[in-house]
Amino acid sequence: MVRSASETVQSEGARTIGTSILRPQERVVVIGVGLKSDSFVELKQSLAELEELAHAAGGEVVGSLTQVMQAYNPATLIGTGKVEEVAELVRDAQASVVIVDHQLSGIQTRNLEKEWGVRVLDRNQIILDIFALRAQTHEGKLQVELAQMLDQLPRMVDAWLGSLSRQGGGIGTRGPGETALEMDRRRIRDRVKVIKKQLETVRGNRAQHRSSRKRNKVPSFALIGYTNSGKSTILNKLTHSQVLAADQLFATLDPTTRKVHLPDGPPAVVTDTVGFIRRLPTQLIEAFKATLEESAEADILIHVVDLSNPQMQTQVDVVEQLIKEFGWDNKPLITVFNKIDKAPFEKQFQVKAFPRVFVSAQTGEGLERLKKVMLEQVQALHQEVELFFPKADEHKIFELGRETQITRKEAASSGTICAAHMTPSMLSRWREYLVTA
Ligand SMILES: Nc1nc2c(ncn2[C@@H]2O[C@H](COP(=O)(O)OP(=O)(O)OP(=O)(O)O)[C@@H](O)[C@H]2O)c(=O)[nH]1
Ligand SMILES: [Mg+2]
Repeated sequence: MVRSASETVQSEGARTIGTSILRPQERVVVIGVGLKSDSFVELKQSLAELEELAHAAGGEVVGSLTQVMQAYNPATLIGTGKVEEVAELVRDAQASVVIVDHQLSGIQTRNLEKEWGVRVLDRNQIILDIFALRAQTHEGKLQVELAQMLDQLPRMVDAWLGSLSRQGGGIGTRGPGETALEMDRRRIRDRVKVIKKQLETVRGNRAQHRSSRKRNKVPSFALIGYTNSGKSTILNKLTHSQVLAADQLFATLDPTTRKVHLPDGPPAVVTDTVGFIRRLPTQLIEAFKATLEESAEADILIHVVDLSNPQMQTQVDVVEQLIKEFGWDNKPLITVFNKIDKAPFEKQFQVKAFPRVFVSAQTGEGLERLKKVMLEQVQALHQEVELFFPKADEHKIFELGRETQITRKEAASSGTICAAHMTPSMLSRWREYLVTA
């Protein structure tokens, strides 16, 4: 059934947020699009990933097409010839959904739905849909709902403006459609405010947990990396836990923190969190700020890379780019190349990054070495140093005690000698009092 523009606007507004938009085993056609100036290899890789995303959302991919063009068509994104070709494929394959590997405007979605007579989704929506399926905790669900709302607002306005211009009206024409749209928008905006408030409360609780860990000086690690690289499997092996690890994109959504025992080291914690993907929807980044903060607050990052993945380099680039974007590039980072059991051995010689560890979370190979490197990083984080405070500066010892644990304090003739654990940034701040480095 082809929906009219106003129905589209209405249904977009009324769609139940927080629930899946694909039915189980729903037949899906995927479309890859790119410009002549873009890399075709990238386009194919991204499309292969979209197929996995569709699968992760519960759909069954029954057809796929690509189009490379000079410029995007504002009305339908792809060219008219391609639109017909897709219509044929949809009929032949008896698909009920088309997913386009590119952001679609509300007008484009509406026009394509009309042409093909099936639902049309874009890459962002399918990623949001998977998140909606996976969210378990109250916080996770709120975050997904927020992301979906942020994604929906511009689409609604766009679809509505499109319907107006088709009816011969122009921008500024007032009518019942606009009132309905305004009501929908207001409803969504109000809801956005409510969710943001609720999220703040949840975040407040989480921040308290973190600050108590900070006070107790428990060093913390965050597992980050491309989705499906093996972060949860590594967490399970390192901490003898049983969090969900599965061969699907975005198996993990909500962060989990567990204690890890590093041989001869202090107690430490590891956090497993949501994975990254190329072109991560900005609404998700905004909505998942709290989850991302878990990694932002970690002392040390562990970047897990799937060494066996043919797209490894692109995945590494995507994660490194996000690390920069989030401002985490000044943190100590260990790169873990995982899945060595199924990667060609020579690949181990092709990688850069330091410090690095090669592991197989599945067989357990390399995990002891990983723990050693983790311990080294913790030790590098807290070097024990000696400081001398001349009598005139002895008041500074009080300040030092607030920042770190003073392990020894001795009076000397012209001042006081202290020993304390310090991070590299503390070392530079206290350097004028350092006796040993
Ligand atoms: N062969 C092999 N498979 C592994 C290894 N580590 C993890 N896997 C598999 O890779 C898949 C993904 O593992 P997860 O631990 O769920 O990956 P993740 O990084 O947490 O993924 P998301 O939470 O989806 O972002 C699962 O099927 C694991 O069994 C490994 O060392 N070798
Ligand atoms: Mg996981």
